[in-house]
Amino acid sequence: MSAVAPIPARHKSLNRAEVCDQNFIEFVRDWNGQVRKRPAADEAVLPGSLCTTNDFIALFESQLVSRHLDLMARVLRVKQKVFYTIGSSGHEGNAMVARLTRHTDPAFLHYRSGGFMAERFRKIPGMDPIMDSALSFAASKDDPASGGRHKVWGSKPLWVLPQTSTIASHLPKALGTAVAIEQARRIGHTLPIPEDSIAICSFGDASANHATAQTAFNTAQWTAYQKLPAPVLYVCEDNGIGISVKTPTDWISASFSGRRDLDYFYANGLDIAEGYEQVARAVYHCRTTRRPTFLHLRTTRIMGHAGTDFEIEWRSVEELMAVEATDPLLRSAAIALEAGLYSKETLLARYEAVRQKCFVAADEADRRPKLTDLAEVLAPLAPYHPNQVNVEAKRADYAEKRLAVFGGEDKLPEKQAPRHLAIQINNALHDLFCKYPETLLFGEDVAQKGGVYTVTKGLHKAFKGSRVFNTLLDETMILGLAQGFANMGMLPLPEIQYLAYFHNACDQIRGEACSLQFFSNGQFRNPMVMRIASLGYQKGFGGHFHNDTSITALRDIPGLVVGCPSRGDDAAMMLRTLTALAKVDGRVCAFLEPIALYMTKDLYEPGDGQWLTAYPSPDQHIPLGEERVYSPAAKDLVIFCYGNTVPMGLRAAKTLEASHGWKTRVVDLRWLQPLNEAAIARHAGDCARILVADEGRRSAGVGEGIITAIVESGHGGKPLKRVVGVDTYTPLAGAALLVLPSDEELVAAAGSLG
Ligand SMILES: Cc1ncc(C[n+]2csc(CCOP(=O)(O)OP(=O)(O)O)c2C)c(N)n1
Ligand SMILES: [Mg+2]
Repeated sequence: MSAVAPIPARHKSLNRAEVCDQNFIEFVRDWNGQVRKRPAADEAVLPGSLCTTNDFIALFESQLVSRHLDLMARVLRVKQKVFYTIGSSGHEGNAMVARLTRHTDPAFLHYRSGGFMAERFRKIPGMDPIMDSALSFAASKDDPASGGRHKVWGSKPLWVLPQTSTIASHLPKALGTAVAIEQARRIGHTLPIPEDSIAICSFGDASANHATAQTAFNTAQWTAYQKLPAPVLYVCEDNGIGISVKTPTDWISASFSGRRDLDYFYANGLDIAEGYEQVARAVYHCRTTRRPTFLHLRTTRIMGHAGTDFEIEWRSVEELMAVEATDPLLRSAAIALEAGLYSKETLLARYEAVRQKCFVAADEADRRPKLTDLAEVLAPLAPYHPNQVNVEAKRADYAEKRLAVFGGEDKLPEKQAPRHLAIQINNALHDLFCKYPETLLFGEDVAQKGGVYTVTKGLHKAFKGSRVFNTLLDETMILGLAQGFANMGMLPLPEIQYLAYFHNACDQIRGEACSLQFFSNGQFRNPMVMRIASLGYQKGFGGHFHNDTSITALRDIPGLVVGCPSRGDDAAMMLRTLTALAKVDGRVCAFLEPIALYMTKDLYEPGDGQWLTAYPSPDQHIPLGEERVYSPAAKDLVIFCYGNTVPMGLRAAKTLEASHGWKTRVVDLRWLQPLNEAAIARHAGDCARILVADEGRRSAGVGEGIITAIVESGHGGKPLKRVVGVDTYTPLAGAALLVLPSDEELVAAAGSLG
């Protein structure tokens, strides 16, 4: 029987941070290897390594900074001085990626990127990773990354765009940024970074399985397969586990090493002397070939998933000790000692000095102000400078370009007879392309075909494939690409083919695009105008997925602007306002185009042509929030509506005048988020009866917002009714009309108001 050495008591501790801390100290103290002759600064740190002494010293320092920030966070979390404990321990080797790339290579980082950040901070003299991180840990409003809104890895000067921790959600926009770097040259756009930049994107091994990650890999492959450049460096930090679920052995290499057009590299992130060359190869490959590159970086996870993860409660001590023995800092300490860069004493002194610096910084951070004012919290969420937006929306200094595009003075759209919605949106898009050379329009079927409803017809011909192009069939990627183009200073107009398809990609707007200004304290922005063919009433066609009316998912996204026109002239003018909002305030906007009204020409009678409108000249726009009021002097009834219910409301008004003698005011809200509550209150106050017509669903639809505005403004006591869609999916053919408000229902509901 072999004797098993007893496990020392301290290794059974609940507090693995203390265990790892002590492990390092003991490891150095007990180290008894051979010390070599100290290599020169530019010599290999160990024989055979591509990492020089200089590189190693810097990297080891970054590793120590990262580690001590983790240890500090664990200690101060308990004292309520730090509010986040997901750490980077075991992943510090990612500092190599930072060292081998530039601070102008945009980076979208995994939350275990402390080593990467500490190293990237070296790229700009005078910046202090410890103080900046301490401010972020402490949620101080002096935090340069997010202004105290979240613990994020982010930095404007270092081109680290902050990430929240929704798994894998940043992979599509990283690819988008890589594609944008290349696209810029083709459209003559000046990049804010060097032309040979690459986009860096790190994530965990469990995250690599996420649908959002997989679509980004697939799209990278799809792009490279067509020989189109996509210089993205995907860094999979493989620690073999996700919270408590182990990744099957070798799954990452098995799954990724043989993928077509995603070039796989492996690097040992646990050993700088070995891994440095491997990382260098991957970075060099990505930068020079401009091909999507997958760097499989071996890491380990020590100290648990987060401070709240007491691993000892669900893993054996032996297993934990085995993991902790692979701590990359122990390996770095061994390299440092073997290369004679430190003695045991100087190394331990350095270790303690970095610890000390982190605690001093944390103390200082604790004294710095927190966010205590709601207005301050909200300031970067939805910036709005109405005067500048209005000036920008009306700016029409591109007359010559539009003359060329439309084909002469007499062909200008404002000189033509009134036309329907689809044509006027198409004209407005042509104008926006003339106005903003950095505009790109992309989506499914939008290029040669001109979209399912021909709304984008002619744009591809007029502005060529580098500005108007078809994407692959994936809405998450369409919106990821949009963010990438926006990150590089372009103005993307992504198209989502139908509203129902927005929903499976919603997180790209909710979790990512709309959160960027908020979590970067306004330092980064990804403006865009997302056009979505929307809503119901396609004459007996299409069923649910082509007639989806759910606006709710959009309306509760913080900071998103949602516009919904009902007629062509409004659509053109609203598009100008939305693009101005994107340009001036960096806003993310959704433009819901009512499909059933695209081709609608008539209002009351077949052939009356009353839903055709003249094209507004480019110097006209509609300020954000401004409603269109039909019969503004009418006071017997007000109908609040948007989209398809606008012409319905107008028809109901005519019928009610004949039947009841009422004068009805019809208010097309046009802007669904933010809702103009003041205007709603004003019209509700002016009129004797109130009808809300909402084709969306009964529960959580726009109608609820309108009613709330009416009630909160004190007008809820008036005769009031809501006509609204049913809480159901839209059925096919004629049955669709059973679930949507009808002209008759509007008239009946209004009539019942007495
Ligand atoms: C979309 C989403 N689902 C679930 C989570 C919860 N979650 C946070 S981290 C994590 C594990 C991630 O593991 P891995 O990608 O291997 O990264 P690691 O933490 O190991 O570095 C999970 C499931 C999340 N943040 N986002
Ligand atoms: Mg993992």
